[in-house]
Amino acid sequence: MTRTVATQPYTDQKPGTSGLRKKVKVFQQLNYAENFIQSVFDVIDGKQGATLVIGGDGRFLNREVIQKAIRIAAANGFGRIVVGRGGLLSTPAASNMIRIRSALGGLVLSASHNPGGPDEDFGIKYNIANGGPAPEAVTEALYARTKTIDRWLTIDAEDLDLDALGEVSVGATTVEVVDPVADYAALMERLFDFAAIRDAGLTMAFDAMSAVTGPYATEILENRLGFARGTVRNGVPLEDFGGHHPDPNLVHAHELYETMMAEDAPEFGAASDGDGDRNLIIGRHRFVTPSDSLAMLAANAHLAPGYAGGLKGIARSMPTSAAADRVAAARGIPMFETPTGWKFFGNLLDAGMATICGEESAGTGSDHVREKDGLWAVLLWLNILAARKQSVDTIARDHWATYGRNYYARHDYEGVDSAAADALMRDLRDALGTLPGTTVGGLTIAEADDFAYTDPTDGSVSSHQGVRILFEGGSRVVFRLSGTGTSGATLRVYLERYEPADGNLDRDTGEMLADIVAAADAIAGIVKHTGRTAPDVVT
Ligand code: VG1
Ligand code: CO
Repeated sequence: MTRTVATQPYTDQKPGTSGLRKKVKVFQQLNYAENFIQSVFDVIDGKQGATLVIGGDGRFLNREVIQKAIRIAAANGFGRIVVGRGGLLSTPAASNMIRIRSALGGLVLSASHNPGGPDEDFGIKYNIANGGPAPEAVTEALYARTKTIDRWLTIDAEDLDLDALGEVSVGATTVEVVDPVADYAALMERLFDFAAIRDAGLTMAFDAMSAVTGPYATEILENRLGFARGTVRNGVPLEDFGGHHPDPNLVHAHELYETMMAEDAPEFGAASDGDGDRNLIIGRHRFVTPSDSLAMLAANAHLAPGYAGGLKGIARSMPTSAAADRVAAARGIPMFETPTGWKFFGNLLDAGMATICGEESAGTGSDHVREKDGLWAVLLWLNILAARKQSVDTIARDHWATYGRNYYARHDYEGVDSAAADALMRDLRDALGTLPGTTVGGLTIAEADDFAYTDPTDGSVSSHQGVRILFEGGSRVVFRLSGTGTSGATLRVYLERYEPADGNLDRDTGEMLADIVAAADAIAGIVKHTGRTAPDVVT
């Protein structure tokens, strides 16, 4: 029943920040998805009889690739395959499923915040036994394999009914279709005080952005926590996310923003992305930046039962603001600065060195799984609001008055010509040695480097993770190229300015960052290299 299919390698299957992401049309090429999945199985050991988790964010192509993946996994000797009903598993729920089923790993089918549909994006990511994204050693071996692969294995079997719970056999493999929500919801009930949240009687709006968190949010927020019906908006996962970018930021979730800024706004607003691992937090009349959210969650996490014992440490990606560092310093716990991408947090979490992690791109999570987790962040915020009996705005102001405020923004230049973006980064790197000591628009550069990270648990080194320009006084600009896009290059410029607790805590972010924005262009020649005079997206 096992069949070997001859194939030719593709040269472009290099995983990026979070798996392989390409246009749907690219994934629809002959053997394209099959090659990548078989390459995963060719580089991992221990498949015989092992359990594999498969699930995705429901976007266009999800079901089709899942059917293929099941047959390939069966042909490669997996004993059991656990699939979410309808082919759905949010990224954090997939991570949890891998852990509770002691699986060897999992295939997470998603292009996350990228749009979906026949002309948009698809993605495949492999997660390892700890539930987290494969580390670089694995993705490098995988990429090498995709360049030499000459066959993939499959089993002659009919498509499975992905909508029927229960077990069926595919060859010698048992395939189990499971409720994608139940185990995840149970985990959330263990971490958070659901009774206190219910009793607080808060009002909220949650935008699932027609993506995977709809069923999770409806079950947890409306059914279990008693929020009013209709609290979850856009709660039905759609293959094209209704034609929108399922990216929870002020640009793509502007309707939620408008709701939260209105006179009659609910007390709490949140949204999450295509695969459910990101979060957007907006209180009534108060947007909280993801970097601030990480710091505020870390400072208050002990108010939730799952974190009552305190935090072992905090980790953040390098471009994330240093707001959380001040919390770590005040608590006397370690702070870790990693490259962009959740895969770098896995070792710290496994080693018990960090409890909470976060990224400026709206990802926050903890050691409960090995992925960032959108609804987890929402529930931790709700637990904190219920415990403190204060508004988001009051909690934010109180936080800044204690630790100071890191004004922060990210400017994205999308669809930039790749050669131009590479030239900009090359010129920046070439100038690193001469920048310190120079003054740009009144700001003096104290340090400039190309961020490299040495993992404290295994000593592995990741270089060229973004150019940092540190100004005297604690302001900073970071430049890096996105590793999740599917056309051209995206230049990300991260801007940050620190105001101490007795400084200007209530000013407009754009105003506070204006001189750093000007300096960023002067240093990197953004206009000169890209021809762009303004960013496409400011978050
Ligand atoms: C972006 C974010 C990064 C995040 C990654 C995956 O990567 O900046 O912080 O980990 O997306 O998030 P990049 O390389 O485009 O900057 V998700 O929710 O798209 O899996
Ligand atoms: Co995501």
